[in-house]
This record gives sequence, C-alpha cells and structure tokens, in this order.
Amino acid sequence: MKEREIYSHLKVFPPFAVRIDGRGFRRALDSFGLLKPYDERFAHAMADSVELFFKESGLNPLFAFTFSDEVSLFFNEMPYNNRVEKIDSIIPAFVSSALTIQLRLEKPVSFDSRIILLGKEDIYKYLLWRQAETWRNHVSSYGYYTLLKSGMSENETAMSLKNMKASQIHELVFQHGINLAETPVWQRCGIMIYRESHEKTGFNQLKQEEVKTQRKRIIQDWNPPIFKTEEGRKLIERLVSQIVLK
Ligand SMILES: Nc1nc2c(ncn2[C@@H]2O[C@H](COP(=O)(O)OP(=O)(O)O)[C@@H](O)[C@H]2O)c(=O)[nH]1
Ligand SMILES: [Mg+2]
Repeated sequence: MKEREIYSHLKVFPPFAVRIDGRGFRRALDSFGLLKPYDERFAHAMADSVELFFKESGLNPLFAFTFSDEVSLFFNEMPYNNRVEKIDSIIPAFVSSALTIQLRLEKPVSFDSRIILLGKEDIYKYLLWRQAETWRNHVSSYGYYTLLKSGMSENETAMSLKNMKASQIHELVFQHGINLAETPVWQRCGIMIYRESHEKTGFNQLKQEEVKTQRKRIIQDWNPPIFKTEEGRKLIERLVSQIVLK
C-alpha cells in the first residue's frame, strides 16, 4: 500500500511562501458576532496565532504578512525534506488550532493552504501584490457594509459594488462619515510579523561582570509601511537579506 502514497515524494525548493486562507470565514465570523467590516479582536487573534506559530511550531519562518483571514508565511528552510504534503497540512492545521484557542471558538474552523515558489528577488513583488489586495479588500469591505446598512440586500449590494469605481466607493463611504485614507493602518496595509535581534544585558555572578547577549524577539508590526515606498522596500530588503542562498 505504501506505493499508493503517490504524492509523498513531491518536494519544493526554498525559498517559498505558504499562503493560508480561512475557509468560509464570512459565515463563520458572522455567527461569532464580530464587528463589520473589521474587528480588532479578530485581527489580534490572527496575528497572535501567527506569533504562536513562530514560537511553538518548531518551524522557522523568515517573516509573515497577514490581513483579513489570510496569512503568507515565508520560508527559507523546512524540515521534512521540504515535502509538499507536510507543508500544506501542518501549517494550516497549526494556525486553525491556534485561532480556535485564541477566539475560544465552539465550532471548528479550517484554513486552506498553497505553496508559492519564489526566488529571493520575487518576494518583494509577491508582497506588493498581497498588500494591493489588502487595500482593495479594505475599500470593498467598507463599501459593502455601508451599502448593506443602507438597506440593500446582499445580492443587490454585491451587484452595485461590482459596477462602482474605487473613487465612487470612497465618496459613498465618506458620505457616511468614514474617510478611507484615515482608517487604522493595519486595515489598509496589513500586519507584519517577524523576528528582530535585540541586545540583552545580564550579569555574570561568577565573573562579577555585565554580559551582553543577542536575543531574538517577535515583532507584530501593526503600522507597516506601504511596500511600494522607499521605506517599505527597505524593510522587505532587510527581511529578505536573511536568506543565504545555498
Ligand atoms: N466580521 C468580520 N469579518 C471579517 C473580518 N476579517 C475578515 N472577515 C471576513 O472574512 C472574509 C474573507 O474573505 P474570503 O476568504 O474571500 O471569504 P471566505 O471564503 O468566506 O473565507 C471576508 O469576506 C469577511 O467577511 C473582520 O474583522 N470582521
Ligand atoms: Mg477565506
């Protein structure tokens, strides 16, 4: 029977990204009573689940980017011989479990998962793409719930939105008191999670002297730059520069 495990030899070559996306979260989160279009509790639960992944999964992502119900994790190394089946099962399973704990959910949730092969030079382009999606999602979510609140049905709302330009959605939302250029940065630009070195000062009792050691801590950046800007490009360059090509 072992020979029937025909996908078990499928492998990838780092670096690569893994993107997981909540399955049917629209309904799942509605029934959980989260605020629309954005609920900070949900964003915290997502970011904290990713942070838990960095700390507890035994895997070693370079960094991660999350918005809405999706997370992209970037890897340059992976145990299990880089096997696709392992990568695409362990990662979404870990985050589903972590999110269930964070939100104290009573019903199970799941994430789908895909692997994106990226050369070191492609990572920046990939992030530009996901951050553009973050922005599009932000505009359309505010538009969607603004129209829905004004009394349209879900179907009518979806149809109207399809025919509206981004500038028209901005105007509509603005008339209802929300300026889409001034919403919280995490809603517009997403959240970055990465490790950062910092120096820790301790005291060596034996030698009676101060000792400095390099430690890593995990940063959740809720105010990431727009990756298209110089500041954004530099941040990504710094994170990607950890990749040593083998
Ligand atoms: N209420 C609420 N819903 C959210 C929030 N963040 C993401 N979502 C929902 O998650 C969905 C994610 O989109 P998508 O993956 O395409 O839809 P899915 O197939 O239902 O998971 C959005 O349509 C939102 O309805 C939030 O902060 N609050
Ligand atoms: Mg989803």
